[in-house]
Amino acid sequence: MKQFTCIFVFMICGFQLQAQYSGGGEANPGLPTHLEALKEFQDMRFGMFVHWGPVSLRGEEISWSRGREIPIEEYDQLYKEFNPELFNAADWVGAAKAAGMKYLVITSRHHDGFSLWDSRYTDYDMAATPYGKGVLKELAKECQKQGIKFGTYYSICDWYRPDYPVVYPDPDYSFNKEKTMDPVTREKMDQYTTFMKNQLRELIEEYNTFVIWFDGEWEWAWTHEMGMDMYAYLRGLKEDILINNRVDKGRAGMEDNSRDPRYAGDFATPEQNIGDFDNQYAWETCMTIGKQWAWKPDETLKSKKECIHTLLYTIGGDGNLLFNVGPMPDGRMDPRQINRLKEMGRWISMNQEAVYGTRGGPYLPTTRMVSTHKDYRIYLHLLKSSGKKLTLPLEKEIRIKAARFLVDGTPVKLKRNSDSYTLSLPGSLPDKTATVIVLELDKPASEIEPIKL
Ligand code: JFZ
Repeated sequence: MKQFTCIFVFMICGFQLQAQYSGGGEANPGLPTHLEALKEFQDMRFGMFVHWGPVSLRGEEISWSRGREIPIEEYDQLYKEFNPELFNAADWVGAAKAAGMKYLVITSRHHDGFSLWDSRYTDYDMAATPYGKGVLKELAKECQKQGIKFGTYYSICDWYRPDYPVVYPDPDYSFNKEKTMDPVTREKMDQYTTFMKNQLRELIEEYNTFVIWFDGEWEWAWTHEMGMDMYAYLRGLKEDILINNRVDKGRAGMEDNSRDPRYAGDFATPEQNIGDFDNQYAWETCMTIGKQWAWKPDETLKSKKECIHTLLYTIGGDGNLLFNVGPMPDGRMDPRQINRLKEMGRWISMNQEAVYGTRGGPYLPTTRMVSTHKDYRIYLHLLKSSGKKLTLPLEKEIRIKAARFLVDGTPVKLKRNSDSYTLSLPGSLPDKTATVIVLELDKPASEIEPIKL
C-alpha cells in the first residue's frame, strides 16, 4: 500500500492508498466508459469548478471549517441566513464562457450535507433558506442556453446526517482508517446509500448533469463494493453519464492521476496538482484559483501567468483542468476571480485552436514548453524565452512541412537534421505569457509516440 500524506492547515493526515496501478484495461469491469461522452469531455479541456454554500457567509472553507473555525451548531444554522439575492445564472455562466471554459461543475452537496437544490429527499436544502429556491435549475438551464455542459459534484461523505456513520471533526479521524462494518452500521449505510441514489437520480433526470463528480470516498464507511454498485446504478440511469474515480476506492493519492482498472471511475482526479503525462487514461486536475475552495475575502489569487501555465501544463499532459471559483454569499462571483478568469479567456481565445479538441504531446512537458496536437498539426506552447534554437527530435518517416506562429502566421525558420528539426526563434517571444508555434506535418500527429526532450 502506498503511504500518502497530505498536510492541511489544520490537520496532518495519512491518506493510505490503494496499490498504485497504471496502464490500460477496462476502467469498470463489465461497464466500459462511454467513449463518445469521454471524447467530448476531453475535447472541452477546461471547466469551471464552483464551491458554494451557506458557509460562504463566514468566508471559511466548505465543510472542513464545520466544528473547527465555525462551531457545528452555528455552521448547521447558516442556511437560515443564506439569501444570495444577487445570484444570476447568466452572470455565472457568462463568466465561465469569458474564461474559455466549456463546462461547469458545482458542489450540489458537499461533506456538510447541504443540498444546493430543492431536493425531495431532504429539508436541508436551498428551499429551506430565505432565498427559498434552488439555484441548480437556473444554472442548468443557463448552461444549456449558453452551450456550456452542466455538471455536479456530489459528496459521498456527509458529516451532517445521523445515518452516516463517520463524524468530523473527531480526535481519531484519519483518511486511512479501516473499520469492519457491524450490522447496525451496514443498515445505516444502506439507508444512506438509498438517499444518495434518490438525490443523484434527481440530478440526472431533472438537471441533466453530464458528470457525477464524486468526492469523499476515502472514509471507511464507503467500500469498493458500494462504489461499483453506485457506478452501475448511475450508468443504468444515463448510459452516457461520466463518473470520476472518486466513486470507488481506487484513487492513488490526492495528487495522482494513475489508474487501477479494478476500481470504477471514468477519469482520474489529481487535486491541486498537475497530473503526470498520461494519454491512456483520462484525467482532470482540479485546482483552486486561490488557496481555498469556498469563497475567502481578499484571498491571494494565482497570477495570470500561473493560471495560464497551469492550464497549458495540464493539457500538455493530456488532462483537463477544472479550475475553481468560490462565489460570494450574496450570489455574485468575486470580481477579482472573474477578472483573472477573463485574462485566461483572452489568451485562450487567441490560441483556441491549440487548446480545444487537442490531445497532449507528443513532446512531453518541460519547463520551456508543452505541446498539444490535433490532426496533422503539433502546437508548441513556449512558456519562456530560452535561446534562439529549439531542437525537436522526430522520426525520419514524418516530416514537418512548415512552422509558423499561431496568432499572426509569421513563418518560423526550420532546419531538418537526420532525426530532428531545429527551429530558429526570436530572442524574445511575441507573447510573454506563452507563445504558440504550429507545426504542419505530413502525417497525423497522433501516430507519433510521446517524446521526452
Ligand atoms: C476534497 C474536498 O474535501 C475539498 O473540500 C474539495 O471539495 C476538493 C475538490 O475535494 O479535497 C480533499 C479530499 C481528501 C483529501 C484532501 C483533500 N485527503 O484525503 O487528504
